[in-house]
Amino acid sequence: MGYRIILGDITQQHVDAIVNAANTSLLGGGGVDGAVHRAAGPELLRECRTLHGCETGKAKITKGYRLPADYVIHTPGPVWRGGNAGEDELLAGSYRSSLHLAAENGAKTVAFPSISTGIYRFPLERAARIATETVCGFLREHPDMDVMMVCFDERTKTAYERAFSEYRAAL
Ligand code: AR6
Repeated sequence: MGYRIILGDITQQHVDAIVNAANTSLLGGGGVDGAVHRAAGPELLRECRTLHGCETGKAKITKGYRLPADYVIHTPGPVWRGGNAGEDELLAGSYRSSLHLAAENGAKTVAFPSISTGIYRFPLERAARIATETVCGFLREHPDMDVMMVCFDERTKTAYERAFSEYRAAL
């Protein structure tokens, strides 16, 4: 199974597709979304305007333009509202929809940021567990694909490493 956790900047990854933690407008924002749009250049926003937004937990795909990645998969993760507003299922939906869209488009190597754990304030440990279960569950059905979690800081990397150890221990 091709699952890796690294410290880095997702805009620098040479993979078939990177995932963008977007908002439902798909018209850009701060955090990783701002970094992806800056690195891809203005043509990315032009294509995003043709998509007419995206529901939370779903995903849409564009080209990567000036990025080293061929595609950008845009997914709005859930805003944390305390945990009783379907946040867990919506977060799993973001990972699952992004991976299905990658597979449909022939993207075999996919890089994810830690969706919803920045501006959207989803608790990190809980998000890491959901991300790990969803991604690793998908990879068991798609052994030809490789997924990289690109963590922007050590705290995030540690949380994803711990979630992966716990996932493997429970198998
Ligand atoms: N590479 C990898 N990870 C990054 C990068 C980067 N270049 N930059 C930030 N991160 P966030 P969200 C990490 O806030 O919580 C935007 O305005 C960051 O440290 O980017 O899903 C959108 O338009 C954190 O660990 O996304 C939405 O409105 C993780 O990426 C909203 O923010 C996610 O943080 C989405 O919020």
